Amino acid sequence: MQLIGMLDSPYVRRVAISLQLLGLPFEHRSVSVFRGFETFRQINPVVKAPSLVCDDGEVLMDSGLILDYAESLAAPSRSLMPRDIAARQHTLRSLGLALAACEKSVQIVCERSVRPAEKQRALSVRAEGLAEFRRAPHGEAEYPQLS
Ligand SMILES: N[C@@H](CCC(=O)N[C@@H](CS)C(=O)NCC(=O)O)C(=O)O
Repeated sequence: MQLIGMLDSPYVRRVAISLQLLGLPFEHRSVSVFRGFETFRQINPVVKAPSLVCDDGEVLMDSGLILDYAESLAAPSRSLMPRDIAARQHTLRSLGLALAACEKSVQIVCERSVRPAEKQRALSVRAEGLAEFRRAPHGEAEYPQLS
């Protein structure tokens, strides 16, 4: 298997770390969706990182779907998801929060790199949801690393 994408992407990192924890061997190719657009397009015409080239050549994309496949490959000996329903529910909640943080962070980085400062008002709106969560008593207690 080949994991395609730069490790500055939280989604690519998520997949790389999970594949390692699941004990699944893979080759990592650091191809940028921006600077390596043409190379990436030849691997996956959708140009989405992370992409996973499976051993039969089929290309998967989206970290959640790639990890769904990885979980199936690693089963039954390893899994990163709890089977207990209450623990699974809480893990899914944590994952949703982490993915929202990833999405907002990527949007903010992209906005900052392409838009003039006076047109970046949307950034504060995007960041506000996470800040609001962190201010809530449960958010601060459970996820002090969010800012
Ligand atoms: N929901 C996707 C998000 C992946 C994503 O947004 N990847 C960015 C890089 S961080 C990307 O490929 N951007 C290029 C584009 O969408 O054209 C996932 O979980 O994999």
